[in-house]
Amino acid sequence: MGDIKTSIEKVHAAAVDEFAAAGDESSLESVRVRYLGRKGRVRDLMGTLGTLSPEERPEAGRLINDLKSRIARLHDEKSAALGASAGGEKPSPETLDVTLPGTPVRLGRIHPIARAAREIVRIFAGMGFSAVYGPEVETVHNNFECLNMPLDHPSRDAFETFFVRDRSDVVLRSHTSPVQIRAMLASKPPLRIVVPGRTYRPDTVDATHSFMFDQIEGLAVGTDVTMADLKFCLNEFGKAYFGPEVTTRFRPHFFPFTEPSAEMDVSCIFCGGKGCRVCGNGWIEVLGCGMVHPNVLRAVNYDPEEYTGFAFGMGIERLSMIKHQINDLRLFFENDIRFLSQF
Ligand code: 2U9
Repeated sequence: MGDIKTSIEKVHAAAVDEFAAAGDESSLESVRVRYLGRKGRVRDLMGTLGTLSPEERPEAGRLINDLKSRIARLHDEKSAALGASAGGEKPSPETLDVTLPGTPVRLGRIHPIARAAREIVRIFAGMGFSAVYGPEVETVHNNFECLNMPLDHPSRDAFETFFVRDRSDVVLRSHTSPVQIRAMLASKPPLRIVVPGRTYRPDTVDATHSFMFDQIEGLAVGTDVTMADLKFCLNEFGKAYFGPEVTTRFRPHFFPFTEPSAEMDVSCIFCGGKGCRVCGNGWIEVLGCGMVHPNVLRAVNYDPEEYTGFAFGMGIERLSMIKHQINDLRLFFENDIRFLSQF
């Protein structure tokens, strides 16, 4: 037992010298391995425990463990001393300037079409219309039949449509009108709604056509709704969206779901109506409208003797293109940040 105590103290004394002599991280590591490693001197001492009597072993084991802790402490103290003299690994308070400006975060923005849709919804909200939304995949019944467009009606050709595969009764909506049908089926008059949303028609893509575009349609139904109400609301809209100086005119037209029907022009916002390269004759066509056809009211169980209504529809891309003088519809869908970041 006396022998092992002597050995332990010899190992400790040698370790004190060697750790003191270690001048850098790598020599410190070799000293650590020489004493505390798997084949190190502390392990060697553990190996000699077998030569002791069973009575001596626990005390000797405790002393060797104690030696191990003391050597580990020698290592840690030396390691800290070397780290401090090398300036340390972590930034000191002096090198971390918390007053420097941070890395800027790139902000996203609202797409110009979504922005125009919101703007138009807000204008009509000011006249008592609420925005409603509906599915883009629709029944032929809601998309055509309820809108006075039976299968053999020639007007249906003008609304060429994407059909869902293997179904003759399900389509991608070709206008947002089926949402108004749903709204009327779900509630009784009076009703004042606008419906923004995507619509689909199998058009070949060019500067003014796309297989997908956005519309806003509106509908007002009540006991005494007249064409004068239609003209007032849409005239107000024209001024609110294009500017207070614009005037409007209504030209007779045909739509199957309205009778009478009209198209509305605004006086050219670029030349004030004198006639220029953009407008030609001083007017720019902006939307279609009319009084809701009695057959449409009947389709949703509204009595056309009791109720009348007006409706309108416009293409959001077209409106935005006019206002911002954008000459190619495809710019809205190509996600080029140089275009989008201008809005
Ligand atoms: C119901 C009853 C009537 C909606 C209307 C138009 C006229 C119209 C086009 C404008 C350009 C579509 O985007 S566009 O190609 N729309 O001219 N839309 S009246 O009439 C309705 C809708 C729903 C129940």
